[in-house]
Amino acid sequence: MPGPWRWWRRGRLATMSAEPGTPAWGWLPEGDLLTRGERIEWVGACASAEAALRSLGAAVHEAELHDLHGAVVTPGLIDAHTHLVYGGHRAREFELRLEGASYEEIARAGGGIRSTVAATRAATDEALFEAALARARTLLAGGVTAVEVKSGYGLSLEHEARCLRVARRLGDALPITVRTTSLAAHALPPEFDGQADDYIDAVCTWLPQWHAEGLIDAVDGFCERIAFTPAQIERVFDVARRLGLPVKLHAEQLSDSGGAALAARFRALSADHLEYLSDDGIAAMAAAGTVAMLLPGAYYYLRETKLPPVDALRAAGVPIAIATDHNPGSSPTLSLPLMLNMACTLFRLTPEEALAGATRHAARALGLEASHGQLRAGWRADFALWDVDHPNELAYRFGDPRCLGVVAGGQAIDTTAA
Ligand code: DI6
Ligand code: FE
Repeated sequence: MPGPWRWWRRGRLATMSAEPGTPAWGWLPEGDLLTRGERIEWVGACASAEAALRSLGAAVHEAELHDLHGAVVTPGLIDAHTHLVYGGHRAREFELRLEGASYEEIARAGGGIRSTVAATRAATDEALFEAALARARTLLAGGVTAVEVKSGYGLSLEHEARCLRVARRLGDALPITVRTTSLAAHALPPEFDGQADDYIDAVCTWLPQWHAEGLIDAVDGFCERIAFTPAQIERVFDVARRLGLPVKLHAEQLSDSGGAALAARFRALSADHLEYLSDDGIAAMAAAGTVAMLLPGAYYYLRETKLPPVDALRAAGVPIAIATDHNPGSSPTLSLPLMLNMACTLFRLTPEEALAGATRHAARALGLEASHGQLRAGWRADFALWDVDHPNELAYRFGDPRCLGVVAGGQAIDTTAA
């Protein structure tokens, strides 16, 4: 059953389509959308919508009418890098950093990720779910209709699986597309102290079990001197490849470890963070079609000063995505619109590049480029409505939520009640 026809009238559409000949933003200032069930069937000028509906074989009276009242409409935003499932928070660590401790020092002293692992293991499934649900609702209210959720705070067979099940439940509870990622190779859990290779061995035996339960859509790792070496990550990626799962990598966040080039060798969907990315890494990513996932929230929050090489990424034609990296340590934000602003102010993306980074390119970073991230016939009917005059305002404003609501899978969602 394809579902009911809906006719969304009188919007100002930023389709974010990059088809040759489309104007900047895919801008259609007087645009309508025709959707049927969960899919977009047609996008075009208001004046042509009625004829389009008929030519699609539907009578005008069959379509449920929705007036967009001139709102700016973008594809539903896609937050393609989050760590949404965890227990507790790290406000005390924030204070310690203000007193002069570095993120790495805190991690090495057993705080940081490990303290969240302890809080996550101690939390019940319900408590983890409720906390993650509240976070996902906040993302949704900010225009997000698809989200990637990583594990990485359980770090054992049982606790990683619990977190992944919670992530899957989010997709049942909310009208949001959820993609789950195993980040078991995030940090070394205390029971494997000094035995990183043994822990990686264990992860390699756990991955097939989570995969068999249908818990993972992709495999990630943290390639860094405070986490895992390229050789260790490679072993995890070998298992992912055998299971037919795509990979991605936290790479070059604090130092140049050659992670991006490793990710590219495995045709990774994305390499993420990338402040310390080298020219070789850029070339490898360009050749592999790996998306550069930039995370201005973590850059800002850790007061990083080394900028990711945006000009060189652009010059090499590497698609740039942006995301919240929501996590309790380095980026406790739940606003993807705020990241649009920070991507421009901090990384000098253009407002259009920033929005493409949270829509079309974010879709690609999740392997969803043929169904999400554009207002386009055949794509999923996910869009966000904004109280602005032009989409450039989404990056111009900050800390000023302008999302009027979302349409997810063809249905108008009351984001205050979702
Ligand atoms: N890089 C990050 O920024 C997060 N994880 C990672 O690999 C931080 C995770 C945390 O501090 O809890
Ligand atoms: Fe992250």
